[in-house]
Amino acid sequence: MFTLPKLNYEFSALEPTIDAKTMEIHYSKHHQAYIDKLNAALETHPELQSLSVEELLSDLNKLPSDIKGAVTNHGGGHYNHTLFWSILSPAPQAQPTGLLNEAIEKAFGSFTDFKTQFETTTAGQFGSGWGWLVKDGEEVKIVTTPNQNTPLSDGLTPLLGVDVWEHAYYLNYQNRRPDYLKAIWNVIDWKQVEARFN
Ligand code: MN3
Repeated sequence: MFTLPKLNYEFSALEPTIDAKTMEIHYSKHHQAYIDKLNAALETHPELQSLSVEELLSDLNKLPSDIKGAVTNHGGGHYNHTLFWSILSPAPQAQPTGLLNEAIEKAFGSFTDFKTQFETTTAGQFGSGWGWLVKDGEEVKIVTTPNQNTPLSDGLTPLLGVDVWEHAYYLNYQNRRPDYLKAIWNVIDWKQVEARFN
């Protein structure tokens, strides 16, 4: 049985970047719904219930065909949101350091150039989905995924993920996805992103 991960901050802690109401609904309703539906799907497959969500998602083609879709959508939803909450903080480390910083400079030129590219690429994701910084071997790159698909299923290690479903920003930013993406850096904790890289 999967359960909601504990949040390390209050719903209001990320204001004004993410408003308390959005956090509350996003975590208590949206994320909970993914977990409930993932658990329901696994009820018909007890042999899979001991696997972690990472194990379930790492090779979707190994899954029984009758739950492949449910695990992709709801398992992905659970994994992606768990990662998202974990890299947000009201008192974040504002920039990457060390090996991750070196990898970002190698791939994008500078941290500033990385942020611009990430915002442009992620703003351009058509419809619902996510923008990601991933580790691919020793390199880092930006990718997007539709819906709740996760780069983990493509053999990539997600380092940073930003939810661009409208439920993540609409109360505060309405249709202004680029403004939300510009602001999100205020609450991204690079200490957590670095921990995933190292
Ligand atoms: Mn979401």
